[in-house]
Amino acid sequence: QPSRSQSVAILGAPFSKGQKRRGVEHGPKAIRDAGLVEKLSNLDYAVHDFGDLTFKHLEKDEHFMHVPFPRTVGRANQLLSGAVSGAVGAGHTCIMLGGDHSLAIGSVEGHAQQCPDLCLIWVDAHADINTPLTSPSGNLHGQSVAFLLKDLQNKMPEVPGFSWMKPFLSARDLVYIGLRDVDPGEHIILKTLGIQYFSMRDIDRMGIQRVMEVTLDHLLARKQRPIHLSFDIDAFDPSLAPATGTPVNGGLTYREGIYVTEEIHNTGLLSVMDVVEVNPTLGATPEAVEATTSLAVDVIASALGQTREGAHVAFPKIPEPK
Ligand code: EXY
Ligand code: MN
Ligand code: MN
Ligand code: MN
Repeated sequence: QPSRSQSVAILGAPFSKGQKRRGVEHGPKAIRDAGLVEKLSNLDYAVHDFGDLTFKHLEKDEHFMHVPFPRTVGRANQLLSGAVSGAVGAGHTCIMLGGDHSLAIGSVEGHAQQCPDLCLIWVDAHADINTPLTSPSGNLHGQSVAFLLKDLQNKMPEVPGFSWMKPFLSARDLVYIGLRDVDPGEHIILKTLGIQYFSMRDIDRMGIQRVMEVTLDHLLARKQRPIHLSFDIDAFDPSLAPATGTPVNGGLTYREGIYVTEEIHNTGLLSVMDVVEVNPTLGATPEAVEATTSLAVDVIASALGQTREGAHVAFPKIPEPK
């Protein structure tokens, strides 16, 4: 049952300029078409679908170093930040549908405007913590976390398009789950900052139950605070989520992924959730696309309280014959 907030805002962010493959901008429509609103309404939420944001592609937007579209990405995130802040400020639990993962910059920033003490759970095959100086690709969807962290402030150059924001998050307020493709420059950042992370190997060793226990203890033991869940669909194994731009073998099983979101729901503290990197143009077959989009709907529903053991909202007691 809904606990923290009875009302959910859905915010579509059809944006793809944080990486080089087109198609991920169709994620919001594909996830809606997989039945998102109906599924959430059945969970007894008031669902407010705010529709899709409209992003401009800036004509003059030269590379910064080897980073493409810096101003376009910066501007998109500034717009998204305002929308997320508005939705959270109005009392909704906010579901942001991407789009590529560079959108987490604006989503977390806007959330933090309303909830400065938020913590961040990043479920992903990738750490997305490159700086422009460590990034092998230049792509901003692999750098989102670096823009958020205070601890990296003196390692970040001034990227055009991002002067509207300042880093605000502490490394200790972040936990990763699902990592299995981490660049050398990202690895030294994770180690130097002492960031808590659970790679797929850690999940193999500890089991997902223990991983979630340590994750929530790390973030919430000192005090209860709002959770921002940034869920990259490529955290799942590519056999389950094939329609995504940077698939990596050996990912989360369906049951591990759902366990993560169930545990987050059970805290009663979920405040904003991003679901990103669903690219409906990349599935090999219509079935592959459908598997990915319905998986996205399942993790959202689970994060909002859908249980595998069932629930009895409509049945306060066992009905008796007259
Ligand atoms: N680490 C690689 C890079 O920075 O280019 C790949 C990043 C992929 C990011 C994906 C969506 O999470
Ligand atoms: Mn509940
Ligand atoms: Mn990502
Ligand atoms: Mn990823």
